[in-house]
Amino acid sequence: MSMFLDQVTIDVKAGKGGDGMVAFRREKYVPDGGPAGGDGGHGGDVILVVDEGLRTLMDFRFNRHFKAQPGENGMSKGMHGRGSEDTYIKVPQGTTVRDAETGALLGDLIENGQTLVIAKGGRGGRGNIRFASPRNPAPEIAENGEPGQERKIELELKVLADVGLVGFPSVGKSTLLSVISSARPKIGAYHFTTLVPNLGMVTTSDGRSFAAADLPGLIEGASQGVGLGTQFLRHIERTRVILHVIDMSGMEGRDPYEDYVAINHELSSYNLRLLERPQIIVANKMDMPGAEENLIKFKEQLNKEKTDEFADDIPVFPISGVTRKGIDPLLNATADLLEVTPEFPLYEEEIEEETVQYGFRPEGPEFTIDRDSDATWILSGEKIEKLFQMTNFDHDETVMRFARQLRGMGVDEALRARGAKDGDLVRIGEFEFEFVE
Ligand SMILES: Nc1nc2c(ncn2[C@@H]2O[C@H](COP(=O)(O)OP(=O)(O)OP(=O)(O)O)[C@@H](O)[C@H]2O)c(=O)[nH]1
Ligand SMILES: [Mg+2]
Repeated sequence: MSMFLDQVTIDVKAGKGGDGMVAFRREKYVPDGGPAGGDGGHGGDVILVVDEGLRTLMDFRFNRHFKAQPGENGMSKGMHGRGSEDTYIKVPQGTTVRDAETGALLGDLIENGQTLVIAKGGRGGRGNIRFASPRNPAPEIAENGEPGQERKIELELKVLADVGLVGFPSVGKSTLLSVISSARPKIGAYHFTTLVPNLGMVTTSDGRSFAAADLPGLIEGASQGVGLGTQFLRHIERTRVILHVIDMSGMEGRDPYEDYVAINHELSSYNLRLLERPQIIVANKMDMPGAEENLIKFKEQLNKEKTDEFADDIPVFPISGVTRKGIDPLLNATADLLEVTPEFPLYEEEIEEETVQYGFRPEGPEFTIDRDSDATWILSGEKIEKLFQMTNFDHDETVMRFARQLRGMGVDEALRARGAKDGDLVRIGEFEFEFVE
C-alpha cells in the first residue's frame, strides 16, 4: 500500500444557524412589553483553501470529518446571536473538488490561497421581533436556525507540472529529475522506488524554466489499475509535454522498443487523450555497454512504425543521468516544445455554479406523502423537513405558524385527497401530530 494519498472522500457539515429567540421587554411600569427576541447568528461555512506548503492529501488519512460551528442563538433585549467563524480545510495546489454523490465538479484549486466554499452554513432563525405586526404586536413566534449544508466531497490531487517523466520502473526517471532540478527524490535499484510524484523546477542553460515531475513507474496494465496503476496516470493529465524515459541498456532484460510501445499503449488506454501530448523520447543509461547498439536498433524500429514519410519524427535524446551526458540539448528541446504546446484543458465540463443554498432547492417536489404499515401518514421532502427543523415547538404560536405553512404548501389538501381522515396520525421525521380538518 502506498503511503501516498491522492484521492479521498471527506464528510463536511456546515454550522447550523443560531435559533431565533422569543422574548419580551420587561420594563418598569410597562406591564406588557413588546417583542425583544433577537435573531440567531449565521452558521459557519466549510471552506477549502489552497496551501502551497502541502504536497499530498496525507493530512486526510485519519481526519475525514469536518464540522463548522453553529451560529449563536438570539438573545433577549433584541440582541442577535453572533455569526460563527468559518472552518477552513487546507488542500494542496492541484486539488480537484467534486460532489461525491452527484459527481459534479465543484472546482479545480490551483492558486495558493484560492478558496472554495463546499458547505454553506445555515442562516440564523428570526427572533420574535421580526414577526411583530399591527395585528400581532406580541408574537410568540421564532424560527430555529437553518441547518447547515451537509455533503460528501471528493478531493483528488493532480500534480501541477509542465513536464512529466514517464516510463517503466527503474529506467532512471528520478535520477534524471535529481540531475535537472534541485529536487531530491529517492533513487533505488528496485522497482517502484518512487511512490509520490516529485516536483522540481528546471532551468535550461539559456535561462528558460519549467516544472517537471517524475512519476511512479508504469507497467503494462497500469491503465487497468495494475501496479500503482491509474492512480498515477492521472497526474500526467496536467502536463503538456511527456518525457518518455527508456532504459536503453536493456539491463533488466526487456527490449527498449517493446517498453516504448507498452507505455504508449497504457497512455492511450487511459481515457484522457494522454497520447495527444507531445513526447520526447529520452534514451537513458547510454553509459552502459550495449546501449549504443540498442539505440540504433530502437531508432530503426521507430522509423519502421512511422505511418508515412510525412509523419513527424519523434525526437530521441540519448543521455546518461548518471554521467550527466546529453542533458543540455534535452532540456532546450523540452523548453522549445513547451513554447509551442498549448495547455490541455483538464475539464471540458463546466464547473458547477454554486447556487447559494439558502432557501430551498427548487428541484424535487416540495413534499411527498407515504403511508406506513401502521396507517400513519408520512410526510417527507427536503423543503418540508427543513421547515420542520426550523420550527420551535416550544411556542404554540410558532407551531400554529408551521401548520399554516403546511397548509400553504398544499399539504392538507393533498392528505385529504389521499383519504386522510380527522384524527389520523401524520409523521414528519420523528414528530407525530393529528390530522385535523
Ligand atoms: N548506469 C546507469 N544507471 C542509471 C542511470 N539512471 C539511473 N540509473 C540507475 O537505475 C536505477 C533506478 O533509478 P531511478 O532513478 O530510481 O529510476 P526510476 O525510473 O525513478 O524508478 P522508479 O521510481 O522505481 O519507477 C538506480 O539504481 C539508478 O542508479 C543511468 O543513466 N545510467
Ligand atoms: Mg523514481
